[in-house]
This record gives sequence, structure tokens and C-alpha cells, in this order.
Amino acid sequence: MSQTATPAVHVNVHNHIALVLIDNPPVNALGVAVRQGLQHAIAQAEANEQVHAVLILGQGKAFIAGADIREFGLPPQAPSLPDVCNAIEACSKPVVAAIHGPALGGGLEVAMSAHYRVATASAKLGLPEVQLGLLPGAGGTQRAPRLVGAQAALDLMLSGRHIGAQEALRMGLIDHIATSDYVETEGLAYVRHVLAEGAQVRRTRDQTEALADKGAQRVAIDAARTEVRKKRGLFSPDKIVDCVQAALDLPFDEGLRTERTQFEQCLASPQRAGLIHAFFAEREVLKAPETKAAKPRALNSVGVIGGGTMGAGIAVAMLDAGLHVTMIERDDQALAQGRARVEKVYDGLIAKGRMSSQGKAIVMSRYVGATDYAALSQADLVVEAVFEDMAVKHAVFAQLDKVCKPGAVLATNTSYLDINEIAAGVFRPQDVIGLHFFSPANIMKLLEIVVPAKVSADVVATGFELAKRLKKVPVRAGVCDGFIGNRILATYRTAADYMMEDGASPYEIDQMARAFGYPMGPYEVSDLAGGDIGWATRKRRAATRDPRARYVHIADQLCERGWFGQKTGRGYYLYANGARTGTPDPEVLAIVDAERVKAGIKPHTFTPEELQRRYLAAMVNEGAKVVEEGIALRPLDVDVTLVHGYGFPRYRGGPMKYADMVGLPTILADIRAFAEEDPLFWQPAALLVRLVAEGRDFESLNKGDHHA
Ligand code: 3H9
Repeated sequence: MSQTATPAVHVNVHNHIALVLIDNPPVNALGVAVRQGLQHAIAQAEANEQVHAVLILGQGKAFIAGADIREFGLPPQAPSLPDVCNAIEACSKPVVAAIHGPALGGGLEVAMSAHYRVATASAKLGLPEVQLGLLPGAGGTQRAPRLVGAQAALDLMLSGRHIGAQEALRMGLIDHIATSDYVETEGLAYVRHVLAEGAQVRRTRDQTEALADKGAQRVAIDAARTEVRKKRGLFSPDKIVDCVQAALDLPFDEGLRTERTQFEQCLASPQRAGLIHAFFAEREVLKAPETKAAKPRALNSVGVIGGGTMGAGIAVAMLDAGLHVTMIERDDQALAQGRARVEKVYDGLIAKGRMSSQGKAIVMSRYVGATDYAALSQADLVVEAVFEDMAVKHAVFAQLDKVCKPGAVLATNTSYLDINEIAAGVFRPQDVIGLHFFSPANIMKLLEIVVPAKVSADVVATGFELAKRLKKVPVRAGVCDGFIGNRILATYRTAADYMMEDGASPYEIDQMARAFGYPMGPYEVSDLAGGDIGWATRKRRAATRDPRARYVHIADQLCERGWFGQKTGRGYYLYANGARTGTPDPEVLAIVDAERVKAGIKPHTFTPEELQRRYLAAMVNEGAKVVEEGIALRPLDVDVTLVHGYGFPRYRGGPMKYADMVGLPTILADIRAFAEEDPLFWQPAALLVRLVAEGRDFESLNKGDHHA
């Protein structure tokens, strides 16, 4: 006997078992059709006397990846997921969930509503709602503690991490691990086993064992609350703890009501909108036109030119991805230093107990150093990370042109030089691309893939493939001074310097940035990175600076005194005895005052809100120019760049998403007001003006049909 409930959920009854197959590609998200199908399937199973048990499983590569994120923010459609889960749990016949691949969020909540759970070795279980600004809202906050206790449930919900089948079994989240990957066969075998044992329905709502030791649960809840309150910023973690508290203190149905109220608050929060925007944007950036048009070239062995901080970081990133790395330096001594920088990273891991010396030896067996470019003759891809000077770059690329095999990708890690000019210096410009890593290159997630005019599509596709192998977030950027990220950074840093000279202290500006959600303010970052780097750049560019542009000398004043930041014990802050957190420095404030006098500025105070509006308006305006010029494909590419490379708080989605939430007319009005003081700096982006005139937002320029 066979029936089909809805197109998204197929039901087959076979040997008294109703096999409920969720079929909603690509990841079986619980959209309205799936919810209706599940509800219908359970009702059918209940009504059909032939059915003795129910097996729920997913078609394709996942059990269920969770609620359909695209539906958040839209009018709700019945049945709700909590109702579906309650119906599954209430079923009078044993219900088994057979899990393969992801069972996440609402997917795990469906599984926890079943009476028994079996998983294949490929299963990935988790409650990642926190990463979307949410909490498990279909009974997960009440059922997970009943299955695994408060501590493990809180760990899952607050970290959002995915766990494997073994860990899930140890925790008590599942009952059995299948011996093969054939989820249907394994699921059916487990149902037959359950029936043969005479097992009855076993509702999670009635489980008491895991929460029996109330004292221990309270300790876990209090510890989680303390931990959550230490971390600023996110809205939903505190609510997750409240829900687990309710699971301990209240009857199940009341706990569900608490969860519902808290879930709806999270759903309405701007953080939810920001985080879901970030989720989709991070997937959308992968879809650059070249990745659709061409296949990546083979990538096994790579070359890295330069063993400085950047080169060594890139080498580590490549080694960590399993690639073979050849590092080139100009002489043996520099090569030894480069190798030492690479080894230092692994020695650090060994010291922290995160790597064995044998593990290090295995990784380093894929590393060789050389002083002769000929060692790169077989490399599939070479990245240069040498001094930022066009003549030096040309010399390196001329060497590469000579020794590299045909089809090798020749990449530059330059932060701002014209890659078209670099490409023009070789006989194979179609192979030249920018791969802009961020320091430390083995840690920072962003990789700007800078696309010069003559590069071929498969080289760009190879850049994206490399990013995937390195587990980085790639963003396609066009060639201009600073590409996407550094160009926007230069603008909002300038806005910060103007505010400083106009009356705000660097400490107030840093405080504003932290309150906004940045881990550090711009002057703390400058002290950490070393003021000398920016100083050198400013000197180099002095000749080409627009003579009409306002120039703030404060940073140069600090550098002339040798105050480069943490490494010299003082910068904008004082770092007594090698301290890593600085304290405000009255002498810096005196320098700022003196500069104001020199510039003839009468300082005025800024409220934190005024500081924030200018800082963000500068960022958004430059972001709009970057999109308008086609340097970034869409506003979302700017968002991903600033979130993953510049510390912009992910829960705000990115500067362009932030602008949409504030409202573009407000941002434009601010820019126009600021332009009255400095029309050169505050020229509104034509794109921004156009969008406001048309009543549109940045989201309207983002491809894809998601609603966040
Ligand atoms: C929740 O469950 C709330 C409940 O507690 C309460 C409700 C009342 N919805 O990542 P991929 C799309 S919150 C809609 O590239 P992978 C994704 O956009 C949810 N779409 O593949 C992409 O589309 P496209 C909690 C989704 O193999 C395609 O699927 N769950 C969803 O690298 C492939 O995705 C989560 O937070 C979704 N839930 O990774 C899990 N998930 O091809 C979120 C994916 O058009 N998902 N898509 O770009 C993931 O972590 C990963 O997608 C997963 C697969 C690990 C599943």
C-alpha cells in the first residue's frame, strides 16, 4: 500500500511501517509544504490500523536542515512547526527518526519529538539557531534538556555547534548508530527492532531522568548565564538560558509557552534580520559569474613568494588545507626566518595541546623552501607577498613568467597596487589575479579575489576553489585603490580622524565603535597593527594626495615620536610594561589639542550617536560608490567583506544592511548635512541618491529571493 501526502512529503506503508520521506531539496528545510505534509502523514498513520509504527527520514543529502530560513519575517502559515512537533510526539504509535547528514535546528527538533532516534555515521546534529539570532522555537529548548540535561543542552544551543553521531549517542540525544550509510534500510531495521522489543511510545516531554539532579542543573544554568552576560552584544543567548530554566522549573506545556514568547521576541529583533542577511550573503558571494561560467584549474602544489608575516601566514593557510607549499625567499637567511615563522604557528598549537609534534612533522613534510624560482616550475598556483612596490612586483612576475608551467595561476597579494599594471608586465595576463589575504592570513576568514581586466574565467574560478579549500569567505572585487575593503576602511578612518580633530577624543571614538559591536575601535586597531604601517603608506601617497582634501596630522605626530602602538609601549594609548590593553594618554590628548590649534579648529563635543552616524555614513557612502563602480558586485559583497575582514558586527548584517535598516533617506540626509562642512569629503554616492529617489533600498540590488 502506498500513498503520497504532499509533493514535499511522501508516505509509503510497507509491512506495517509508515515510511515518511521528506523531499524538499536541497536540504529538506521545513517550509510550509513540509510542515503540512508531516502533519498529514502523522494523522494518516494514526488513522490507518495497518500502521504499527512510523519512520521519518529525509531524501537526498540531509535529514532536515531546519526551519525554512526564507520564511522568517513573512506572515506565518499553518501549521506551525511547534504544532507539527507536538503532533509527532503525541502519536499513539512509536515514531522513529532516522538521521543522515544534517539534522539541525527545527530538523533536530522534529527528531527529538520522535520517540526513538537512530543516526548514520554521516549525521550532523545541532541547534544552530543562536547563529541566526534565534533560539530553538519548536520545543527544542524544552526537549533537549529532557534528553541530555541542562548543561549539554545549553552547550548545544549557545555554541550552535554541530556534533557527530558518536557524541550524540554519548550525550543521549540518539539511541543507536547505524552500521551502514543506507539510512532507509537502517531505519527500517531499527523500527523492526523497536517493535520486536515490544517498545512503546516514549515521549520526550515525559522524560525526567536527565533533569533529575536539580542542583546540578541549576549550577549549569547559573554558569551559562554568567558566561552569556560576560559576552556583550547578542540578544538570543540570554533568552536561551531563560528557556532552559523554564524546562527545569515549569511543566512541559508552560515551558513551551515561555519558549514561544522568547522565540517571537528574537524573531522580531533586528539581530535576527542582520544574522539571516549574513547567512544568505555568505552563500551568495560564492556565486560569482566566473564560478558559474568556468571550472577551476587543478590545485595541488602552490608557491608562496616571501616569508614575512603575510607570506608565512599564507603558507600556513595553504598547508592547513593539505596543499604542498614551496616558499621562495631571496637568500638562505630570509628563508630560514620564513620557515621559522611558519613553524612558530604550529609550535604554538603544540604548546596549547592542539597539535602533536608528529602532526607538525606531517604538515611540514609538505613544505619546502628555496631561493631559486626554478623550484616553482611545477606549482599550480603562486602567490606573491613581497614588498608593496610596483617595480618589485614587476621583477617577481617577470621571474614567474619565466619559470612557471603553462596554466599556472600567478597571484598577487597586493593590498592596493594596480593589478592590471602587474598583469601587463607578463606574457600571460590571463593567468594573473589578485588574492588579497588579511593578516593573520591563516586565521582571518576574508579572501578578496581581485579580478583584473584580462584574467580568464577559470583562473577566477580557481581563486574561489582555493578559498573553499582554505575554508575562507571569498568576495569578488574589481581593481581600484584598496579594492573593496581597504578602500572603504580608508574613508571611514578619515571620517574618524576628522571627528578627532573636530573635538572627539580617540577614546570616545573607540568606545563608540565598541558600543556598536566592533571588537575594537579604530585607534586600538591602529595600535595593535602598528602605526608605522599607515605612516609609510601616507608618506608614499603624499605626492598624489588631492591638495584640496583636508589632512589630519595627528597620526604623523605620534609616529614622529616613535609611538607606533603596542610594540613600542605607546601609541594612541599607553601600554605599561608590555600590557596588551592600553590606557588613555594625556600626552596624546595634548597633541590632538595642539593640532586643533594649528588647524584653526574650535573643538566641539560629539554625542556617541553623532559619532556613530558619521562613522557609518562614511562607510555606507563609500560602500555605495564601490557598488556603483562595479568594484563590488552587489551591496551584499560589501557587507561580507566588512564583516569578515574588518570586524563589523555580524549581527548587524553589514554596513549596507545596516543602512537599509536605518533607511537610506536618513543616511543620505546625514551625508548632505555633513557635506555643508566639507563638500569634498562628503560627496553623496550617485547610487545612494538614485535609490532614495526611486524609493528603493540596497537589498533590491542583491540577487536571490531571500527575505531577511
Ligand atoms: C530553525 O530551525 C528555527 C526553529 O528552531 C524554530 C522554528 C519555529 N532554510 O549551506 P549550503 C539553503 S532556524 C532555507 O550552501 P552545505 C542554502 O541557502 C534554522 N534554505 O550547503 C543554499 O541555498 P542556495 C536552523 C536553506 O552543504 C542551499 O540550502 N538551521 C537552509 O554547505 C545549500 O546550503 C540552520 O541554521 C534553511 N534552513 O551546508 C542550518 N539551510 O543553493 C542552516 C540551507 O540557493 N544551514 N539552505 O544558495 C546550514 O548550516 C547548511 O546549509 C547545511 C548545508 C549544513 C545544512
